[in-house]
Amino acid sequence: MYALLSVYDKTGLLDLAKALDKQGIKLLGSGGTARMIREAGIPIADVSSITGAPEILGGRVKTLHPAVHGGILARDIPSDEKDLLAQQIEKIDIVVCNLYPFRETVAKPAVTIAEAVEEIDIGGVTLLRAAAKNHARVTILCDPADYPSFLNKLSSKTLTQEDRNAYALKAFQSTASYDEAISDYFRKQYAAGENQLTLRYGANPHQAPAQAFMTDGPLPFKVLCGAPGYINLLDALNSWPLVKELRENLGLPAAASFKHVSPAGVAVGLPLSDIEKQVYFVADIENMTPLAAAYARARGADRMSSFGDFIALSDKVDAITARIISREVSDGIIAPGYDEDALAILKKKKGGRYCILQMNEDYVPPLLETRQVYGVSLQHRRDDAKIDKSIFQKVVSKNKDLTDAALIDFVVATTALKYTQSNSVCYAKNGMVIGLGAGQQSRIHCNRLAGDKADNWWLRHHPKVLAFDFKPTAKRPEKSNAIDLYVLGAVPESGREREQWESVFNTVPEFLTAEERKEFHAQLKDVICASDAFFPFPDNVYRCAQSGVKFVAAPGGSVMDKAVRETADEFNMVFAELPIRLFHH
Ligand code: 93A
Repeated sequence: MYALLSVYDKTGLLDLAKALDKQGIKLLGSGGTARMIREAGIPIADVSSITGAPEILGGRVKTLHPAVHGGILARDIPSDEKDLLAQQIEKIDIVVCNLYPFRETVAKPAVTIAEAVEEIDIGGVTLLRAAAKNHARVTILCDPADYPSFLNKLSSKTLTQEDRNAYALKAFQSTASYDEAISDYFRKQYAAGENQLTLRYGANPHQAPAQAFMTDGPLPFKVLCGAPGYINLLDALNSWPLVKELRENLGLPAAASFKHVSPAGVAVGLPLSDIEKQVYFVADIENMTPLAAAYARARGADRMSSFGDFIALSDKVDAITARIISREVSDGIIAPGYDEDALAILKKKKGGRYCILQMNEDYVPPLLETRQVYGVSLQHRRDDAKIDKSIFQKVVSKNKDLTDAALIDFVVATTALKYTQSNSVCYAKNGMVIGLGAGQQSRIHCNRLAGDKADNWWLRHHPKVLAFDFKPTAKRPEKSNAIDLYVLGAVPESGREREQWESVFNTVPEFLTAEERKEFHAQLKDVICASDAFFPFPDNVYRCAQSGVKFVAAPGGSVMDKAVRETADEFNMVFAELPIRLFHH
């Protein structure tokens, strides 16, 4: 019986060699490994004694030889036995190997590529893979920590096929992670900016290093301006598929305004009324394109949340859309392309540091999605569910009168939910999200957040708000904030905040009376509400009813489904049962 030993990390080597020798196993070793064992007085032959070839190229070729790999890969079958006999090759039963420290080498500061290259183990990886491939017969040890238990089993003759299987798996995992380290290094050396992007830091400044990379080719986007951060990319890579899918499923240009990996606004490019233009701060924009209308809606729905947004647009960006973006506080944008004049406008933002990404429209991500959390890899099928009008056809309420407008809003809201941190509930109207409750542990809390936002959105259409007489010096975020406090009824009676609030107006507006609020609120109608999972209690329907919801889409499956639907019937709502749940994390 032969054991071949070739290890960089010589921990536990002598104890292992001694024990193997005691068992009557013949030892073979590569240069340094054999030397160390021999110097300890344990008999061992050099690999060159079976190959008949010395180590060459300064050690680059030590064990790469048919005598070695024939001895490892041979099966217990007549044809293999015959080949071995003809070549006078002995079978090798145990291989002990660990690799040159590539990872440790490239972690050192100022290491050169030539130095790194010399640490790429070839022969060792081949030994590991060959022995692991032939684990039906061969035992492969790649971790010194396994030596003691292996020796116990060997001496007690209890080494099983299961043990060899486990060692083989470990060997394949070690070569996989070794190759991962090598490709990571070369990506950074040879494909930075193409296949790999070094990020300043991760989710927080203390989380460095950070990078984005592809393991199989170029990144699907190009950085045209600025330097995306980790959260920018999370936003970009969640918002892009959202607008792409809306474009595909509704045939309309789509826009999303993202913050913290959930949408603050999502819309398709339906034309804007004059009032809407005013509410969304775009009354001065002429020749509005459908894409510009989509972004005006997405940005205007919840201006407080969209402050500093990351934008996704489904279509090539035109100058009008760029102009709207140019005057808002925003962190970056992803789109399939940019007209020259649009790009020039956007490149001026943030002192030339505005993050502009150009997405490859043809990119299709792999079906399996993997991420690591706390060292554990989680893998699942990417959520490739198609959200088009067909999934809202199962109407379970008495009222079955689903309108075309409601269907568009259903698709917009439900696609938004697909890319919103769960739990999530979304209100929509006029082809846009008007209220989104995200990331709450309780569904009714999501619903209240979404409903309250929809109420706030609607009150911003009140004639008293539209008549606000702002000072010309008032900045857009100041106006948004002043309007928000006003419609929420949260303007303090006195004090510093009140003074600040008043300071943005030429004429300080009169507050809305309770009666005015009630009367205007009652005009909010034909709203749709979609939920990423079932309504566990009828309370959700009651909340919907308070904000003019006429159409509801939610999956079934709750023990209270019947009660929920009866409640919807009480309000004469149209209730569509969604065939899928849309949790997103
Ligand atoms: O340079 S190599 O890729 N060429 C080889 O043929 C080869 N065979 C084994 N490196 C090779 N090894 C590696 O040498 C082993 O993976 C192990 O890390 C190291 C052991 O060398 P030594 O026995 O001379 O200390």
